[in-house]
Amino acid sequence: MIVLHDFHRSSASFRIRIALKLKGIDYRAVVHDLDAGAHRSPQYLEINRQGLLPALEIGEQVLTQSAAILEHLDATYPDPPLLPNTTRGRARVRALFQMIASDTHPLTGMRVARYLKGSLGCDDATVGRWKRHWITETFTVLETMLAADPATGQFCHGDRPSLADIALVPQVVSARAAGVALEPFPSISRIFERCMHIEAFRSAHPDSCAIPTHA
Ligand SMILES: N[C@@H](CCC(=O)N[C@@H](CS)C(=O)NCC(=O)O)C(=O)O
Repeated sequence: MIVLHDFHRSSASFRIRIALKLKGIDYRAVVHDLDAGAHRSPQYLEINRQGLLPALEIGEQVLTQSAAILEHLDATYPDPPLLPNTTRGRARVRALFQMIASDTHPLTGMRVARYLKGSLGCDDATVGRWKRHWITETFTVLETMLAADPATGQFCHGDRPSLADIALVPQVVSARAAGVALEPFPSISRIFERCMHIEAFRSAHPDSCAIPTHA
């Protein structure tokens, strides 16, 4: 059985949920409550030394880092493919993915917010501005790239979902949660809505996941 170490509001875990569901891979979720710091427990650190979600257990193997997990899943479960069949297309999709996963998400994550608040003394309003700034900066460029490129179709690349959409959808959900207005980003909004017509994306959404309850 495949085990996903997961949390509903983890964007990086959301990416893996989408891929598992798109590919019809059966898995069990083990939920670690990020709000309660469960990802820093000694038990979880045995699984992922970085203490970050997600991690994916496949038999004896433990995979970490969502980009690496997605590439592994795509190589071992090739149907449906998450990358285009041309070298140029694969480079474009990976670039779109990295704009979000490498250049945006790490700046707006929980541990960054914790440091801004705890060590640098920022208040909630300042942390909110910080998040909106970085998301808006990426979305402004991404919007232009998606709108201008004939390779964009119903989805970020052509007419089937790819790794680029798998990064985009969780980032849009986080953007909304951070209060980023999406009206200036019509291509991003259109692709998000198109993805939300697909059951795999819908059922991977945080609102569809088990949420830890606190006594
Ligand atoms: N580059 C990593 C990022 C992982 C990451 O930042 N995970 C977040 C949840 S989306 C996390 O575990 N945060 C815990 C924390 O910040 O304390 C990946 O893509 O897997």
